Amino acid sequence: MVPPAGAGPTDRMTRTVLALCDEAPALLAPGARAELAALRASVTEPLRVAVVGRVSAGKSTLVNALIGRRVAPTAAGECTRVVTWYRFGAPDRAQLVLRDGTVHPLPFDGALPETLAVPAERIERIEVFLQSGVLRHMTLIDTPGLGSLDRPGDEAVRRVAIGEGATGETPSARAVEQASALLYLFRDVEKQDDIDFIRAHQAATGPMGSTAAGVIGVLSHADLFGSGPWSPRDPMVEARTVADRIAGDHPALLTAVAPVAALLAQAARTGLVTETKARTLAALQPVETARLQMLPRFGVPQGVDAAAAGRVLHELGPYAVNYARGVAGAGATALQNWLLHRSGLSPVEELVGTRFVRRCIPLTVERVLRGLRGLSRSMPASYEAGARLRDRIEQVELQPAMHRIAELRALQLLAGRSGALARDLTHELDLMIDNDEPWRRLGAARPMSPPELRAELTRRWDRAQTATTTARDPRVGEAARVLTRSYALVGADL
Ligand SMILES: Nc1nc2c(ncn2[C@@H]2O[C@H](COP(=O)(O)OP(=O)(O)OP(=O)(O)O)[C@@H](O)[C@H]2O)c(=O)[nH]1
Ligand SMILES: [Mg+2]
Repeated sequence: MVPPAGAGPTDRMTRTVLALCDEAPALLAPGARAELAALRASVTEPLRVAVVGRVSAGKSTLVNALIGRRVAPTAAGECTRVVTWYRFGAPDRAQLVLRDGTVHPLPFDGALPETLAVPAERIERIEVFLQSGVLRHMTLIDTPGLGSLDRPGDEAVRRVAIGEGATGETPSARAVEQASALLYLFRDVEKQDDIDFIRAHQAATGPMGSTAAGVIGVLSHADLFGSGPWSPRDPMVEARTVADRIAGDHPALLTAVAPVAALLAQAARTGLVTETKARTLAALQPVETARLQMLPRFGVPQGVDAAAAGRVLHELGPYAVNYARGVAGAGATALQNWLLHRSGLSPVEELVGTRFVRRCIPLTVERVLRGLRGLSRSMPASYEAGARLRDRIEQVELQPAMHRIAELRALQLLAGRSGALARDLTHELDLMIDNDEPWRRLGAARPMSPPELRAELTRRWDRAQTATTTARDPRVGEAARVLTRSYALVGADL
């Protein structure tokens, strides 16, 4: 994973927001203290990424593939109806966090139990602690499927992804439970419900929110796309086309859309690929595709174990049975590499690394400021105290240390804008957000001396300044204005 930009002892953003959290108790009602303490504690946690999508979109399978363990239940057990946080921690364990704030250990033997002793309505979330490398950098939040008849499931997802409270609760009161970024899974195509949900997330992050920066789209079940897994036209290629189309149609909502076959990735990452499976698959090499499709209903060719073939079909899916037969002859490692490569998981991990983990500080700080602003409205010590806290938040947002948040918002302003200027500004802002050393922030190929840096900064500042007045689109002009400040601040730090 890519290390976060701006991290480490010099992280002024984190220190600034922690200091603001320390000022806040005096301005909030005593009842807000616990909420505030939890919000403050969340500043230094790994980035929270919620995996969201319709029922059976493949969310839990993707979570398992990312973690490298088959922990998230993918059958229709009770745990699939509860929000589950996967966090880094030892020893491996699980616990139930109830809505009344109490915490209860949960039996955990590497998998979550089929049933829970408490009704789902009383459960805030399940927390699973694992020593999985990816969890050092982010807490993955698996959510119940949207759009089922089971409304409490929807409500739980809205709480974590949008910050909506239960009836009678203000939205802000749940800010502490909220994720900072979303992986949104689409199955087949984007449906109106999917778009509505992401829009609601955008509305909740506020008009100046950075939704597109914080939402990566995933087109799931890529192995079943188009004409299907038995077709000679590779469904993965068709999924790529659809993913590109979705990204192109919704640039202001999604930072990118990647096709993924999480079933293949899960198999490759969780030890499901054995030499026996590779041999079984290789033995199917000579079988005609038409007959293969009838597996295991109409039997297997002589010499192939029917039960083993059934397991391969179940665990790796029909795409692997059709397309991986050739490579399986080279053994389990070759098959595993092939599955991982074809699954499309690595591009998703790359996106999560560059768009989320690397940007975890501004994404987290933005969420915490939003939470503080919410508390200033819902639980102020007095009307004046609430207004004072909002003033302080505004002042803090204008501090040089917090400029990365303005840069993220500027990216949002540019999302979906066409033209060379918008493209150039996006590129320059990306460099600014993702790097720490001044020469890297300017996209230079090698370190530069201070005079070289100053000359280049002046040139960039002039260009951005000109763009603020020449841009025909006011959003592009505003993004250019943010960039002029970026260059001025880099110059001031030299
Ligand atoms: N062929 C194929 N099947 C998949 C893929 N991803 C998931 N599945 C299957 O789809 C079904 C649903 O997967 P889950 O991961 O449980 O989906 P979910 O979104 O977590 O479902 P809910 O939590 O119930 O909303 C399971 O049978 C998975 O094995 C995929 O990429 N390809
Ligand atoms: Mg699930």
